[in-house]
Amino acid sequence: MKIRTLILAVAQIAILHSAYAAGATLNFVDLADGATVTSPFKVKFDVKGMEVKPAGDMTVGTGHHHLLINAEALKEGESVPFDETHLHFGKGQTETELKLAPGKYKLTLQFANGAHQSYGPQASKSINITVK
Ligand SMILES: [Cu+2]
Repeated sequence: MKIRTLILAVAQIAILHSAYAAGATLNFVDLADGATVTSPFKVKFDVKGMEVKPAGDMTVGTGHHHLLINAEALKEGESVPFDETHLHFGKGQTETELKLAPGKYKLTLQFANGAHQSYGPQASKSINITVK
């Protein structure tokens, strides 16, 4: 009986670790794929499976949000560039206000660790929107 309990405990730890390895689920809040918005507009970020921490914090299972404008999700381990199409939310912010000229845009949420290294496309979410 005791060995069985131990095996169950080890199996549960293994499941917890694989959950970390599987990474995070990213989502935009209140902004659907295909939505039409008027600039400026609010963009809210949600992450499940990982915790938001400010940049610099390298705690396992944590990171911060990035919003990519017309840019592709980054490979795991790749550094998120610092430019006008890769916005960092290194204070741990979970929302922002975007000002964009009228047109069609692809918005991508990308979760990355405290050193701005991407958790990969599996920790990203892309939607297409139209700004009126
Ligand atoms: Cu960053």
